[in-house]
Amino acid sequence: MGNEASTPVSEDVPPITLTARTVEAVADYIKKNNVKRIVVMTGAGISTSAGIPDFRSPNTGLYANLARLNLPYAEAVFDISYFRNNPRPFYELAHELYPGKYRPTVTHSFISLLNKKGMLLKAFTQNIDCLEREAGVPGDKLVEAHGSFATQRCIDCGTEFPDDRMKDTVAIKEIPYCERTRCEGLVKPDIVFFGEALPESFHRSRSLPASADLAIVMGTSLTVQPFASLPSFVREETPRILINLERVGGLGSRADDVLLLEDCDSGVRKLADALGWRDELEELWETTNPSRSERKKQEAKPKDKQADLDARIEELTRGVDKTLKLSEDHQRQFEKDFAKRPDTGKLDVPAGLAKSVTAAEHKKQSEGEVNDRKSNGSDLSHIYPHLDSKSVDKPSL
Ligand code: CNA
Repeated sequence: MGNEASTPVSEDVPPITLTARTVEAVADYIKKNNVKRIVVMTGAGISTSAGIPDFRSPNTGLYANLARLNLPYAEAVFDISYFRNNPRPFYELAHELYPGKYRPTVTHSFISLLNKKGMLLKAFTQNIDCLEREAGVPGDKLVEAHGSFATQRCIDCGTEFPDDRMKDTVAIKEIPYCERTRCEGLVKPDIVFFGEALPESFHRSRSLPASADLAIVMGTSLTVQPFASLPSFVREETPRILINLERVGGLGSRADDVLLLEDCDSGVRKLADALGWRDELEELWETTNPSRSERKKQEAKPKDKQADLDARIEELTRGVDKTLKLSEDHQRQFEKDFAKRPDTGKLDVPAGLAKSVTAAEHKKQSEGEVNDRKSNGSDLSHIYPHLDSKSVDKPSL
């Protein structure tokens, strides 16, 4: 295993497991055989439509565009010895590639859909952009074979560096250093550089392709080892499908290899069509649309604010009604009492008040108090505290 014949299988050789080497036959195989152990293997090509360049595509690839970083050779940007002496080119690049700037592609959502349907055994990715996670693929279904930007640590003492500080530092194109006293080593995302070991999770899961019932290889040149040998661990009679702009590795050399030499996004849409999953796929992908989630937030806000305001207005109205009713009752009581004592023109005042006042004086006094309060700027707030304009949130329009 590991060494794959590269000669394409002859058209005369019939498939063993599939009925034909077509995407429809793959869909048929999935449906009829209760396929539940799909292994996906991906590379930079599944993220190019998100706006992240791959490494090796001529002209558009990252390596073709690294001249501005003044590197001695393109791969130096991911070389650990070079990084120790000059981390700046890597951090220039990290600034561009940092997660949060890009939306997952429909291909990432397809992998997430396989997981939702309980059919994903493992997704092996060489990508460091975290877009599988953003599309909803859970961490335990993912092997980020070359690490990712998800975590970071000091390259000298291994102390982890906080995510938020990392994000802020990369955003302003600064270089992060270890925060441990007297260490001050360089901090690097847990991306596997040339000269570093692959993560333990890769070694633990490396044999899984041998137990898969389908392999989907997408958007990779299959040139970086040991990742490149993963498809060769898939059993001979297990169908493998390659969705890539070009034929790579040994894919296409076995009887049950299906080649879709095209853009990943259009390839997965064809597969979804054949499976009858197209609407579900597009819906799932739509959930990753930042303008949609932003729009949803925007729609939710005024609605919530309006509901909040309506509730406050209702509360105010009830308060005002109650206060007015009390005033009316008070007025009626007052008039009744006053009418009872036309002789004296005096009001009953609670015991203890030294001075009794006439109704007219009371009215005058009350008006005077109101006017005083008005001139003091407190207006009617002492009577209707709920009418204090400052205590009412106005909706921002
Ligand atoms: P690569 O060597 O650059 O190959 C990419 C492959 O994808 C090529 O065969 C292309 O023809 C093909 N391809 C490009 N665009 C599409 C598309 N839209 N549809 C279908 N096929 C397409 O990249 P690999 O992943 O094979 O190389 C491994 C390297 C790349 C890993 O170490 C990664 O860390 C590294 N890388 C990752 C990212 C990322 O995280 N998005 C970006 C650039 C490089």
